[in-house]
Amino acid sequence: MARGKKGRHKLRATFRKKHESRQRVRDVTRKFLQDEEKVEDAPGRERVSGKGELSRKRTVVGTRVAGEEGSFEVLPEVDLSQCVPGRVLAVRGLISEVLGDDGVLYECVTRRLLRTLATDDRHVVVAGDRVMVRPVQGTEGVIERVEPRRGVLGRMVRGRRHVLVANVDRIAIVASVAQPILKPNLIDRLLIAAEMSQIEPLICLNKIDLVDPAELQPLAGVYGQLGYRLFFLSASSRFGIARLADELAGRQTVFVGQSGVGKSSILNAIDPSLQLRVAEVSKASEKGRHTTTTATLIPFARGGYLVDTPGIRQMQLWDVIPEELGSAFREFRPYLNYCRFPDCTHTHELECGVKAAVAAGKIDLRRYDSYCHLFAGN
Ligand SMILES: Nc1nc2c(ncn2[C@@H]2O[C@H](COP(=O)(O)OP(=O)(O)O)[C@@H](O)[C@H]2O)c(=O)[nH]1
Ligand SMILES: [Mg+2]
Ligand SMILES: [Zn+2]
Repeated sequence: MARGKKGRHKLRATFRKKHESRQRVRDVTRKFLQDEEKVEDAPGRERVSGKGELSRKRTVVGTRVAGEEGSFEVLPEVDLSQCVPGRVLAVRGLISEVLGDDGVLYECVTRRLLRTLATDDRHVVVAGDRVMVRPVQGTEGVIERVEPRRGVLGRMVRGRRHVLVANVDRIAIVASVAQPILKPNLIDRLLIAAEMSQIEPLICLNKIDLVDPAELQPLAGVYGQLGYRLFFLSASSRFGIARLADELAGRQTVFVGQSGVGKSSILNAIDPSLQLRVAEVSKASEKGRHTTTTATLIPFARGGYLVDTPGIRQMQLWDVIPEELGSAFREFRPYLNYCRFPDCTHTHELECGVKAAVAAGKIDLRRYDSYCHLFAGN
């Protein structure tokens, strides 16, 4: 990632007219890149100049930064003396709740220019974003700038990437060992999402009060050998809670996992003042409530943030590009070079390094089975 490559750029862009399609916005982004040197306006100004042209053109002055995967972002210049830095705790429709570094909770709208710059892959403002807020009146403000993101967790919605939360540095993968029954394949799916996002996962096995911990040793052993950190927890008896809380202090951790596994219970056990609602709402009432899918940051008393993701089904997290799946299973990596075909899918091919390693007992059979299910899209 070419982070740190910064430079001031003046960008000339064609802006989407009101009724143009979203596809047009992508073209605009491309046009930014091509036309960046053709500049007319004075620094520090945005200007509409579309004289006699079909589309509106405007020159944006800002800092261009290389984002993830060579993507492109613009940080419009803002008068910093007028702004307070802060972090977006939640987004509700057009209003973002921003906790300013000054301790004030701002209700913010987003500057129109930023909304115009948004693309399908890059939502304007999401929970976790670091932003610059210009206070307007009381606790109302305008988000003038969104800082580049790192550690992004998202999901696919109708084939498109949808960022759920930004700037997290841990994913707590919560599973319950009973009620609902332990599903190691779902843990693997979330581990893949963590590998793809390059965010460190913590595997949390909750409700261990319901089983004999000895039963869990084989599974725990496999994950431990892969280098994943694992926590045995019981939100009800508080077993393991203190150790997990130590791990979360000063970090941005997003909690993910099937509903009913105890995410809210664990968060409440970590910080009883949170009083998050425990036990899932019925499927019927869930449907009617759109707000359930938004991630919300909870400032942690010991520093950092905890992110609850109510209503987000883990099946929807980053869907995986099949060619990348093999290397997202970290124990496959040493064997990938031994596959005869460079595009080996490690399923039906002969002379496959991964399958040979499974047969030799070097790769856990259950993990390989999990791979096959994910590869088949289940
Ligand atoms: N026995 C047991 N039950 C738990 C534990 N943690 C949570 N639960 C129960 O599991 C159900 C779902 O918990 P909740 O926190 O709402 O799960 P969430 O959907 O992942 O947020 C509730 O009835 C909790 O009381 C635990 O450690 N042990
Ligand atoms: Mg919950
Ligand atoms: Zn192979």
